[in-house]
Amino acid sequence: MVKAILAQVKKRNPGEPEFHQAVEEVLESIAPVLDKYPEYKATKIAERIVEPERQIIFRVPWMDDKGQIHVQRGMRIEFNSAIGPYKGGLRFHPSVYPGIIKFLGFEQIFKNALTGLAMGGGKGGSDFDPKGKSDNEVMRFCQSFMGELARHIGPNTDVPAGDIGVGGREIGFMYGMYRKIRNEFTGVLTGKGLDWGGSLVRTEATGYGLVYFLLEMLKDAGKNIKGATVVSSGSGNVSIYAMQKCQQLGAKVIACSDSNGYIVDMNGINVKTVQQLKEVERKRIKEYIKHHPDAKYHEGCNGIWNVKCDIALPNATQNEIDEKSAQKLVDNGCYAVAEGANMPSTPEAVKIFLKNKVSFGPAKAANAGGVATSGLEMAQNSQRLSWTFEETDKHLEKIMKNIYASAKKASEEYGKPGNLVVGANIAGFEKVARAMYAQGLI
Ligand code: NDP
Ligand code: 2IT
Repeated sequence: MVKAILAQVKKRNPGEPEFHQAVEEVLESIAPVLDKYPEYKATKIAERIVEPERQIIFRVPWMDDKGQIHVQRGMRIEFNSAIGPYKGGLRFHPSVYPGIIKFLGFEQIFKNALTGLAMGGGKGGSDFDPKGKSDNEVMRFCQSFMGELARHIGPNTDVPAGDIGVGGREIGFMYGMYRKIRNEFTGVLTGKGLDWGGSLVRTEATGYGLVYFLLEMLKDAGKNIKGATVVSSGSGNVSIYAMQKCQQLGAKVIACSDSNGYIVDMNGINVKTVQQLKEVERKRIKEYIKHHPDAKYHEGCNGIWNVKCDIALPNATQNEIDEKSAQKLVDNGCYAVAEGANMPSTPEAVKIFLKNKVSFGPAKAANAGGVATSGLEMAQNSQRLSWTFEETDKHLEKIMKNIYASAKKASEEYGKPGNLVVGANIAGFEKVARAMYAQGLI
């Protein structure tokens, strides 16, 4: 039965392999749930959940500093709102097309359900590349993008946030435009600046949450993060704060990357330097070796998985760990992998990790700390209050522990103890399925 649903997804969404990949994994996991609850089969919950509730695609024209006009494509896929307003990030990257946004929006449904907060799933973005653009160019693009998006979103309808290529700067420009168009100050975006409705810890949340989840995995495996060597791919928002938290807990982070290459620093990556280079100066990671001459730079980003480590944190992008890289990690003694990026391991790589008893934290569960803290930002906006760093961080930690516990419990209930891929998919699905069933044929 799930085979037929997948076939239909492929037929309806041709040429979108990332979306097919994400759907296939979830359908495989939830097949026993559909067997257990015939009412879900009868009401076609699975067939409905793989079809977005709404897909918006729009033109985004903008002018560069030389007066040249460019036309980008913008989109927002409102996937599922059974348990709350659509919620999920915006990605600005030249590789963005509907297949990427659909895979992300689909995964977001289950991730958001796992957080225990009332958030549905959605995702959006554009093929705009912020790299190498001036602040004014980025602003003009963001304003044009929001000029259209504003009519589709709202604090109780759809609440976008950041993702690859969208950070505090872009959220600021988009928020300003939304406020102007709608003439209202509401929590319509998360990841806002601290002076205008943002939440403490949101910047750190995905990386910190990832490490809180990792700690639960390590505890069950009888391992300790203290003294462990860590490799964290990427050098953006997720990677930076995952590295920072690992170091605070006594791990040694020895490598990180960007899309051009990776650096290895056996003295331990200096996260302050990475922050300065990437968050402030927007430079390439290669520049790191100018500041730390003992470190080595290697061209090409995939080689990072050849660096021997105890713990691997793929924090860059989808399908960055293939079968060969996974085998290399296993051969080098890596015993834990926690996914900060969305779908960074190919299905073949996941099989290798599970077969070799590597503790494996799938993205939906392990990186849910970002959106969970977005949920906390929405709660603070509704209250018109701001919580302290400590209070928010405690909430985040508790949410990550709960996610781990519910994924673990579901994996045991369905006879796959320790398989958190199956556990996370089932725990997320069951909550959304119950809501869809209760709300009738919508
Ligand atoms: P950023 O834009 O801050 O950083 C992305 C990093 O990944 C950069 O170092 C970038 O290198 C690298 N990267 C991006 N695309 C590629 C590619 N095609 N090949 C190799 N490297 C690449 O994004 P985030 O840190 O926010 O996002 C990283 C991952 O985490 C994504 O998968 C995202 O979906 C996921 N995520 C993010 C959350 C958030 O709250 N921000 C929450 C949950 C998941 P370069 O600078 O060279 O492009
Ligand atoms: O993939 C993700 O969960 C995010 N990019 C964060 C989404 C959000 O709404 O905070």
